Amino acid sequence: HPTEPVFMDKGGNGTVFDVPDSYVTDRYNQMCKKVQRRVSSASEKNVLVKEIAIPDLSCPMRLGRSEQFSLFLTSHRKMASHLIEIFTKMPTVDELQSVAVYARDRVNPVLFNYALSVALLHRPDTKDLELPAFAQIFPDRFIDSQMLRSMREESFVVERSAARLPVVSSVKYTASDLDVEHRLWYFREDLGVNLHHWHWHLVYPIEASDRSIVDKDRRGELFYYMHQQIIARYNAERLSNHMARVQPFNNLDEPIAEGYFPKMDSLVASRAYPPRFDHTRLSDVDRPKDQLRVGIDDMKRWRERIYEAIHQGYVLDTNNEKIVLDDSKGIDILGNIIEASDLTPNSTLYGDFHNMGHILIAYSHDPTNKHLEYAGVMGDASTAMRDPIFYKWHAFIDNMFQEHKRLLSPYEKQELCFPDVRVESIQVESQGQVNKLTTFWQESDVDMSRGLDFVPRGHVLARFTHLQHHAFSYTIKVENSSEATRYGYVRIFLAPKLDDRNAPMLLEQQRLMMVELDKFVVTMPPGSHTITRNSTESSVTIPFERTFRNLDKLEELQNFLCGCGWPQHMLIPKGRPEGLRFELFVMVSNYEEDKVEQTAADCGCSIAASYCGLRDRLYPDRKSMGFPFDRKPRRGSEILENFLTPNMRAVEVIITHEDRTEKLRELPARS
Ligand code: CUO
Repeated sequence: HPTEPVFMDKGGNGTVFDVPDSYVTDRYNQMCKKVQRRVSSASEKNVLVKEIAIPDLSCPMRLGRSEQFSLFLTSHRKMASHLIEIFTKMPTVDELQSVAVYARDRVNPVLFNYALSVALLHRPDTKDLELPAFAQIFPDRFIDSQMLRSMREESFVVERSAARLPVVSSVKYTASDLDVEHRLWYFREDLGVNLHHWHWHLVYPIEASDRSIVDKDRRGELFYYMHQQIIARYNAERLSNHMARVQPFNNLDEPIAEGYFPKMDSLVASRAYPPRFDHTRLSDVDRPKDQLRVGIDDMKRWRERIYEAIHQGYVLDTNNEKIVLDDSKGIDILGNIIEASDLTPNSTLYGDFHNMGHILIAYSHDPTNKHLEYAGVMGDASTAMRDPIFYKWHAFIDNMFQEHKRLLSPYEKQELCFPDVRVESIQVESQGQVNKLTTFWQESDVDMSRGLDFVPRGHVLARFTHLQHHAFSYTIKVENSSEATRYGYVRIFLAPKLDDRNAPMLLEQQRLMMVELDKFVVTMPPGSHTITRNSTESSVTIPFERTFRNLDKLEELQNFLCGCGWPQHMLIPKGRPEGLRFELFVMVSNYEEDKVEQTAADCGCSIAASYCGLRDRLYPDRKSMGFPFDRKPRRGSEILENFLTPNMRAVEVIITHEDRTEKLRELPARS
């Protein structure tokens, strides 16, 4: 763990690092000797760490060990980027390990973990290694402080880890039912949802000194699309809970109605994550210690310039040259401008809009560091999605992207059609029922012992309650009336049928609520053909076991690096006890036109490509992300029914929520 000496690493396989004396910090010298004596007699795996000349770490060491690291802060990103460079430039894995071991006891633990993870993901000789599960190293970012204390207690009180009882996460602990927003606790505070978001930002860093780490195929567009999909999914959950769509936070002078009290303690900072009270107003942030200064005025200026660029159809680079925001590349450029990533063509003109929004909100309780408080949960990618304001902020960000998309010409019929291919029927089936899906609650365990400081060894489980659904399968009947075999790209989306007033939706509204469920390639010989596909094969999700790692299965599961991906248990919205009507949409487009010729070989990490892309490869679809719903509908197709061409089909699907919990074994009472 972060604050433990490195040689006590409790990696599940009992690995012990044999560290050169010169690497051990003074603080741990005494203890080191003791442990080494003990270890040499134990049968644990001993890794000999090579002693090398350590590169200069003074830049990343500027951030204190117990300070809070934030990716949204430029000064912190610079330190991270320095450390990433050190890690990626080490000539061999042995030397990387050596410098990592040295850095681990000296650099801020979250900064260290972030930089090492990015380096491991991008070094050709380490990218197939397994990254330790982030939630297990920093459990404090995913569970409340009471639970953390109980887990420590359990590991001290019960010596044998097999006899330890899981510590149960209380359901709905952050607020009472008086807070309407709290109905969405299961989405905002879900372990898998937050892990996905952290991993996404790990795969797509905002900056790094090695440009190739940032400059990935369509990363700006993917920033827009992945976050747009989060908002679409969130809105479906809101509807399931009888709530209106999320209101964008577009008036920065307005108080934020929604407060949030995380009830989490940061282990690294040994402080509670600060809350935000109801009706907090943003103020200019000025925190010299973090070289951070941003005003509401800056934000307004950047916003106006970005809107102006969208309306003019071009942006200006630093040489005042025009870069046209065209139909296909425009969204990618805007993504990098609005986020803003290092790929922005002009950071002076367009600023750092989205990141600074996170910062202004995260420090709204102490904008000038008067009270010496750290950032709230909005200050970090692993915790931001817990806060209701995350969705209001990103709904606003999404509005900016949609402003650009609305200016593009709608897809005409011939761009949507697939000649000779007809979708004859579609249906989903789950538990023997047709076009009816069911959600319920489920309990699952995660081992959090790696992240607990100075506790006896062995597993300590945290037990979470989360949303789950019965698996389902799609059956799609297609007809290929040509003489030749055709290749289709099947695109499956789901959106609510009625709006929050219970009225049928115009496609212009409904398209923004379309949630991608799957996308895959099919071969269609001439004639009729039935395609079946399971919900667990989805191109947006990672398997359940990668979120809630089943300890028995741990060894079978390879490629943990593909940690990015929407959690399978959150694939479909919750629905309502009485059933909620959704529209399932299937389109089969011409794969010959959509196919992307890949230059790099398959890395074997191809899950969740729709939201995460493919590692080292091009985004596997030539169409714009969100196609065919990313632009306004053509004239005459105001409702979904009229939008359909013969290669599309829609069907009503009812999602029913059963308010029951599928429990793991009952626990004996703690005494
Ligand atoms: Cu993912 Cu705002 O970008 O949190």
